Amino acid sequence: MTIELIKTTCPRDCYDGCGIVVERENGAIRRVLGDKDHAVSRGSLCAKCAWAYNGAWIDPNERLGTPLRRCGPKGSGRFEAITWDEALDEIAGRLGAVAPETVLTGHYTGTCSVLANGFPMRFFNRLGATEIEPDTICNMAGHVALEYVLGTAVTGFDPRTARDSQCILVWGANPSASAPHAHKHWLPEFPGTVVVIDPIRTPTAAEADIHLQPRPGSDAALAFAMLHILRDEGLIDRAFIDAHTVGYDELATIIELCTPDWGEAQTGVPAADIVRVARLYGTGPSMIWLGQALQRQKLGGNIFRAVAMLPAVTGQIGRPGTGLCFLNGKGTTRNMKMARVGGGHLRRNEAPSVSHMDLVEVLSDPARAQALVLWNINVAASNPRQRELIETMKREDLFTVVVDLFMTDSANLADIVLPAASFLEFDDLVGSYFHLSVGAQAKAAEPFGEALPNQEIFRRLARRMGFAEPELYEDDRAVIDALLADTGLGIDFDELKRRGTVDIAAEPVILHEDMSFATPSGKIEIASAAAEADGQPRLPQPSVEPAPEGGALKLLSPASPWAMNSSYANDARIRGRLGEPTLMLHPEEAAGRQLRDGQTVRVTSRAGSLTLPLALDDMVPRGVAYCPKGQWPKLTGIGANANALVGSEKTDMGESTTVHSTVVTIAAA
Ligand SMILES: Nc1nc2c(c(=O)[nH]1)N[C@H]1C(S)=C(S)[C@@H](COP(=O)(O)OP(=O)(O)OC[C@H]3O[C@@H](n4cnc5c(=O)[nH]c(N)nc54)[C@H](O)[C@@H]3O)O[C@H]1N2
Ligand SMILES: Nc1nc2c(c(=O)[nH]1)N[C@H]1C(S)=C(S)[C@@H](COP(=O)(O)OP(=O)(O)OC[C@H]3O[C@@H](n4cnc5c(=O)[nH]c(N)nc54)[C@H](O)[C@@H]3O)O[C@H]1N2
Ligand code: SF4
Ligand SMILES: [Mo]
Repeated sequence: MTIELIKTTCPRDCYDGCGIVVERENGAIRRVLGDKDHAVSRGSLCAKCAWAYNGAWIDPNERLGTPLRRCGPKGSGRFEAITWDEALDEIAGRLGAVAPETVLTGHYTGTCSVLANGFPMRFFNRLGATEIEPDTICNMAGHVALEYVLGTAVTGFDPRTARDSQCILVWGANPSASAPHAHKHWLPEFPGTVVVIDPIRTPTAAEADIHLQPRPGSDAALAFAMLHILRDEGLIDRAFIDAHTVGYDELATIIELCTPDWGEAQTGVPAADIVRVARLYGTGPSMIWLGQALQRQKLGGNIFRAVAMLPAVTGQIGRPGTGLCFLNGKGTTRNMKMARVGGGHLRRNEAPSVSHMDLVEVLSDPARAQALVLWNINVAASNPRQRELIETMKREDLFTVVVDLFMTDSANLADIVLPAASFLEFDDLVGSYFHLSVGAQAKAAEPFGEALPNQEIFRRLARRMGFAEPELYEDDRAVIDALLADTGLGIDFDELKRRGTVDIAAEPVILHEDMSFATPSGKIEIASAAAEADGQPRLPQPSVEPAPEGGALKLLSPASPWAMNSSYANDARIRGRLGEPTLMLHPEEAAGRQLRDGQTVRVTSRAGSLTLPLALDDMVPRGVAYCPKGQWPKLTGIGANANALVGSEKTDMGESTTVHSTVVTIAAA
């Protein structure tokens, strides 16, 4: 009996990018563990991955092992096993028979490893399919906003530069769920003051030095009140502003009006706390972690622009211990030429891209949607207007293909289901969107049953469709080798597999050090003519989303510590932890309505209603209701999750999700 140890990397949509060690015994996976040599995870996986990778992900009863064809009405969940040849022939025949732009492809970050995440787009680009714009379900508003200000949204800070910092604002992120190792190690070891800005007292907020609790959607006003204090107290850096920004004088007239008392009235954060945090930030060196939640608001793009004014006027960017981080791109911070992966040059038409927010309308319209191919995504759990979307996907003539590891709610609605190999079953590359590292995803077992990696599935489909372009058939190793060469690390994939994860540089990288920004002016654009040309205000505005009236509440449904989006919610042990969906309220909010802990309530929004049990906890502020994302609708007693309440209104920029602007009313059921 021999046990082999294989180093690999977690490719989930998670800031951490943990190193993994797989114990293999006689060719089969015995255990999936944390890699003790990995700088971020230090030997432990998060609890959800420790369970799911040793549970559902290697469980033959959960995994899809063969292609399946629907044999009952759509959505009935009745399928029969078919061969890959039958499946590919049918898909090629159906996709080839309709106008290519009526084939919609939806994909996101079910896996973030570069091949399984990006290579299938070569097929869809060549076909000329309409892409459902991936980031519109997550963070497109933030991308657009930061591009106006900095010319990029994907050059943040190297987390290791924290060693030189005196203050960090964790703004609209909840690392205790979404970046568990940043919560466990990086923030506790932060040398300066940790400020968390979140309406909810998350575990990260509870452990912070300072917790500010603005009303949801009021963060632009908070940023402007801080700007006012920075200006009043001489904490702005005039030399920096003159050298590296445009438009400050226009902003100054707005800042003038945004006193700390005004800030308190707008946000609910005590003026004294705003003053204290502004002083800490302005003294620096200071960092800002811009969470994803902060831009999932009706005015989310404006909020990002407003917060980005803080480094712009103080110069807290481009030096050790400073910076503003939303995401770190593998191209911008690790030199990988990512555009080559998706093969955009193979496209011959200009198929429109559509927003996830328009999915119900587009899928209901046979002139726009004849076929739907979903991979790396579970729209029936993750998208807004859940019940309407599920009904729409039952359209008998909408030919639907779902590629997944599991029989998700979306797969249930397919005509053909294809089994995907898991990250433990093929080689790939992983690059965290926070840490500036490159990780090997190493094959530790043969694919389960007849499952195949995404990239191989779409190679085979391209062949069935008779496409000739050699890029469609490029092998995995060639792509991996080219990307690894781009990094300049000077190691090959075999060496990377031996080491697991490698940092892009030995010392912290100072991003934006050269102070050249990819904006039209080449400077940080406080005032943006490009934004104005797009119909946006020229300057960020000190606006807030009005608090709901008449006893209505803001529904927040952010990341759960026990699921990864909807992934893992089918794992038996994790299901035990998730329990049934509940609605959490502040005890006074419940008392004011004569509602008790555990009582069942009717929760209603413009998009729909749900009957949920109440849980009372003062970690949730007054005015807010909390129900984390992540359940599989069909595994809950109510056949739905929070997204049955979420509507498809778009953000001010980027046609993106406004999930955290959802307004609900509650009443005893
Ligand atoms: N209410 C509410 N809804 C939200 C959010 C919220 O905050 N609140 N957040 C939104 C955000 S930020 C996002 S990013 C979206 C995410 O939503 P989705 O992109 O739908 O994410 P998942 O639900 O994890 O679905 C990913 C699927 O990919 C599958 N998968 C994993 N690995 C592979 C693979 O190698 N190949 C294939 N083919 N499939 C694989 C998984 O099994 C899973 O079913 O949800 C959004 N929905
Ligand atoms: N365990 C786990 N980890 C995940 C995911 C998961 O589903 N589960 N999803 C992954 C994905 S796809 C993403 S995009 C990231 C998202 O992870 P994060 O960037 O952490 O974002 P969210 O989970 O949406 O919300 C974070 C916090 O923002 C707060 N918030 C909501 N509205 C506001 C507001 O108006 N102002 C302020 N200041 N705060 C607000 C919420 O209360 C919440 O505590 O996490 C990734 N990691
Ligand atoms: S999901 Fe995140 S925390 Fe969990 S193992 Fe993967 S990278 Fe680490
Ligand atoms: Mo996301």
